Amino acid sequence: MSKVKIIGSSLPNIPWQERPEGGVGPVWRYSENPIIKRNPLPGVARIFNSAVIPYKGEFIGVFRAEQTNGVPHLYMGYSKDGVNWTYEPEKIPFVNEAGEPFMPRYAYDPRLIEIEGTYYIIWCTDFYGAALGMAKTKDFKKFVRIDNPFLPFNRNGVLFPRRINGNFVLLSRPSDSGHTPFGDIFVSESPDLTYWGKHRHVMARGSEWWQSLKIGGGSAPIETSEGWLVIYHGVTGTCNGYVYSMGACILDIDNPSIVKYRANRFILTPEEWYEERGFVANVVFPCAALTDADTGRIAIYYGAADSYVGMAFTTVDELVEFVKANDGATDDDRSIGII
Ligand code: BMA
Repeated sequence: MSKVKIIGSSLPNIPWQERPEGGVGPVWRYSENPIIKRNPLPGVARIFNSAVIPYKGEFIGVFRAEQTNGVPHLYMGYSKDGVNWTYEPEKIPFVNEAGEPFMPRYAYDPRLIEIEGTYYIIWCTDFYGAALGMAKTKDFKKFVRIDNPFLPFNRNGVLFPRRINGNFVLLSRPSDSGHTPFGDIFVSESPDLTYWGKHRHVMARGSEWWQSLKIGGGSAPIETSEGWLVIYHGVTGTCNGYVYSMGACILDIDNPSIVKYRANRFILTPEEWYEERGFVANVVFPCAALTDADTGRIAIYYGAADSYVGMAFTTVDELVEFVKANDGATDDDRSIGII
C-alpha cells in the first residue's frame, strides 16, 4: 500500500518489473528495452514517442509511426500485456466532424487520454505549421477529428484525465514550426473541447541545464493525494544538438497553473544504446504512463532516440518523494501565471 494515493483505477495487469539492484534515481528501465524495435510493420521504419491506455482488460496503443517515406502518421496497435504489440496495417482512418474521411498531412507525438468514457488523441499536426491535432473515439473504430482546437504553433498537448472546476484542461507548449529553441508549459481551459481560454503559464524552462532550453508535457497528469503528478521532457542544447531528458513536477489539484514541487534533477536521461544512438541521438521522450491505484505502480512509455519505444518503472511514493526532496520550483512556477 503506497503512502501517496493514486486517485484512479486499479490496473492489476500493469506491466511491471521490480527495481534492479543498484538502480540509480527514482525511475528504472525495463530490462527487455526497447520493446518496439526498427521496421515494426511493413512500410514503417520506426515507432517511437507513442501512447498506451488500458482498454477492456488489455491495452491499446496509438503509435507515432515514421513511414518509409519519412512522414510520421498515427497507427493503432493492440497488446494483452502492454509490452508485445500487434498493429493495424493502415493509418488511423479519421473522419471529420461531418463524417467525411480526414487524413492529416502528418501526425506525431500522440497522447491518449480517457475522459468520461471518451478517448482523446492529441498529436502534433500541420495547420500552416506545427499545431495541435485532436480526435475522439469511444470504440477505437470510429475516430472523429475535432476541428483545429488551437492556433499554430504549438506542441505537446496533454489533456488532464478529468474536468477541473467544470472545464476540460490542457497543458501545451507554444512553439515555432521548426525545432523550437525555447518553450514553457502553459495550461488552458475549455467548457466543450472546442473553445479554449483562461490561458495560464505553468512553468518555465528551468535554470538547471538539463531543462534550460525548453520543456514540454509528457504523459497525462496523474491524480494523486499530493496533487497532479506530471512527467514531462526537458531539453538542453549542446554543441552536438539537443538532449532530451525526463523530469517530474506536482501541480495544484484545483489550480494546475500552480506548481507545488518541481524536481531540479532529471528522473531519466539518455544512457542506454537505444537512447543514445538512433535517428536522433540522445532523446528520451515520455508520452504515456499507466498507473495502478492499488499498488502505486507507474509504467512509463517513452520514445528513445526517435527510433524505439522503451518502458521505465517507478512508484508514486518514490517519484513524489524524489520530486519533493529535490524541489527547485521558483516563485514564478508557484504563481498562478497570469502575467
Ligand atoms: C521534438 C519532437 C519530438 C522528437 C524530438 C527529438 O521537437 O519533434 O518528436 O522526439 O524533437 O527529435
